[in-house]
Amino acid sequence: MADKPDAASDQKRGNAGELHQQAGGGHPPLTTNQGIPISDNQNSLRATPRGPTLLEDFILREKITHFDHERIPERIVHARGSAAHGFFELTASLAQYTTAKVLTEVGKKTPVFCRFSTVAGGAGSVDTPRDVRGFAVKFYTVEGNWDIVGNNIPVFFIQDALKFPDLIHSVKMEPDRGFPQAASAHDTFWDFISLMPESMHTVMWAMSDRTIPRSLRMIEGFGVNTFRLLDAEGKSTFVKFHWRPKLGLQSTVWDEAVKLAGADPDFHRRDLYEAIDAGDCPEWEFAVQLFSEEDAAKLPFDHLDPTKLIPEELIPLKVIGRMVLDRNPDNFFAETEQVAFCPSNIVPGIDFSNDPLLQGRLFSYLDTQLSRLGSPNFHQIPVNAPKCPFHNLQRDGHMQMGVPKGRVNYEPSSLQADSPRETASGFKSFAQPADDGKKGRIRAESFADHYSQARLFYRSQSDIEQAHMAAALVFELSKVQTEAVRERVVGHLVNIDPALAKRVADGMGMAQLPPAPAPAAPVTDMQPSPALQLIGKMKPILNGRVVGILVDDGSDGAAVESLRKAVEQAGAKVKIVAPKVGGAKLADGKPLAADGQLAGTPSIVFDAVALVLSDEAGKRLAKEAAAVDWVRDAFGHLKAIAADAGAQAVLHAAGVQADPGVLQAGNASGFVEAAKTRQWAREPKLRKLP
Ligand code: HDD
Repeated sequence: MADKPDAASDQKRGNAGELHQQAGGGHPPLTTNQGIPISDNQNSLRATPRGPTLLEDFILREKITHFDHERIPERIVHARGSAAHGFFELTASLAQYTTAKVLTEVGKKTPVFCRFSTVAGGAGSVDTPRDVRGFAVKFYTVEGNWDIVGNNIPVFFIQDALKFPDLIHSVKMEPDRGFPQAASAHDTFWDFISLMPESMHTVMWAMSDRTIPRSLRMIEGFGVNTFRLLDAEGKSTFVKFHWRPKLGLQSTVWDEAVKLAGADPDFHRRDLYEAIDAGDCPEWEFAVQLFSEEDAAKLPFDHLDPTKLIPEELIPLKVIGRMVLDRNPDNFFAETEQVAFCPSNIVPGIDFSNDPLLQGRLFSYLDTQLSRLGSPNFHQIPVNAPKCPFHNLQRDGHMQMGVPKGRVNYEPSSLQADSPRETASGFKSFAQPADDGKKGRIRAESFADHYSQARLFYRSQSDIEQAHMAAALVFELSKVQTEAVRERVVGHLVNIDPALAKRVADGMGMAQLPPAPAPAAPVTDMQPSPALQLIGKMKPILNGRVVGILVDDGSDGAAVESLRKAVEQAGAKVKIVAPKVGGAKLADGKPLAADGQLAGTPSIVFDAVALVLSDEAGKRLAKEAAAVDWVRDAFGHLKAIAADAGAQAVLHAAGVQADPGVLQAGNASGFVEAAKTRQWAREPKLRKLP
């Protein structure tokens, strides 16, 4: 029996090695981790051709052992994330307030790494659940790394870090059954929330369309906690950090978000990656709200309470820079997974406030990185290492990559002239006078008003947004099996806005409004803040978005081209969808390549759709579920639809009714205008919102 593992016998056996050899040359030699060249990556070492595998096979053992250890613990929260490299450019100096060079050297570009995430789901969960989005930015400044570890919502669910494990346990999969994944619509979350009046403001944000974004390129970011800026004299100014997307805010509609989870679980990750890959680099304005201790004292709430925001109308935003994300990571694990953000990473000239949530965060992140990355040397991983020089006397530990020279690893010392020393320009904390209060596990009374800002948020929304919030509450609470929990939540809504409570109660078929809990502090009516809206912050532009055009054999090529031209001129991309991935043969006999096959490319992944079909194709596709759903969903998701005469049969089969968002394919400019916004006026005709 021939048992020589050479190329000829491989070929006879149809072995992958031979096919691989044919696939091209010029590759570096494959080696083990010890650098030993490998001659056969297809067959483990066997005693005889059909005999047992030998323990001696160090190549097999090394490869399998490494594979077995490929996963590290996923983040306990924000496990699902997507990231990119880029830069921050300062456009206005804050030299009056801080010594931090990153905030004073106008025109300087500081490299950044930015990771977006959902909160509740595991690393392999989908991109589009209803959830807060993380927005974490690591600035590699010349004075060390500065991390703003924020969210796309300016407030948080809890006031004290001690409650964070409870909050997260409640929203994650229930511990006995292991579901639901990446969803807040279940008993434990709402049970916890119903017993936490302080969560009400953030819950209002979570039930708004902010938590079902269209794209990570179209979300705002907030540092949430209040920080300080310090000038050379040590004078402090409070600061809140904001990111505002150049593309404006865009959300999905709920039914679309749900369907996206199936159509493309990586919708946001793919969108970010493809945009950057195509050179369509997302950009954000960086803005600050600055206020003094005296300003803070005049605010009607406590700026140290992370469940409160400061309306822009009270303290305006000052734009001081921009961030552009222009490079995808080379390797997902090495960078996106191993990046370790810590709110405690700040640079001289910036300092913390006494926000009790922030104070707890300062401990938690460093601690979690130790367990996630497994070594106190995680700062040496390239994505985490500062890009400025860093020296200290910390030594050794697991996976030490540095090779420090010399005898001196202590301080004070006199034996080595180049050992690192303290520096006068080093980090200094704000010399805050101590309170004269008493030590204790105390919640400040100034934190007691849990409803006024929840009311402010709800009442600042447009009618459509209010309806969506009511619908989201009905959806979530309808998934809660425990009636008492549903009732407790509606009781809180009575304190926030009785009309909202009524809508939600009616939406659930609740016979009467449950009693409202007594508020710990009087609920006040604040001046509505339009800046809190999402629809108000949408820009009437098509930049950065994607239009799908459905074609089939016999389509009019000129009509497709004029639509494509108009859409691309408006800064959006066009994707051609056809029943077959090989494309279509146009009326003039020319082929048109497809970007996607109809059944695998539902209209859900587009911002607007057009159909250019021959009469014959239109009639055929009117009987094809994938085509009818394509149109029905686009209509239901309030998208602009352009269709030529041949496509009318499909529109008819999908039940599309005439409205200003349904246009003739020949009216390319009208279609582009309509595509810039959702057809909100269509919604009440399609679904009954509470
Ligand atoms: Fe947190 C991760 C944002 C409160 C404990 N958090 C994490 C990430 C973001 C935030 C964006 C993901 C970072 C990344 O992409 O790797 N977290 C926030 C915001 C908060 C907040 C805006 C409120 C203002 N977090 C918070 C509290 C605690 C934590 C109160 C604990 C006391 N957060 C963590 C963590 C994580 C984390 C467990 C998990 C993975 C990680 O840190 O690196 O330490």
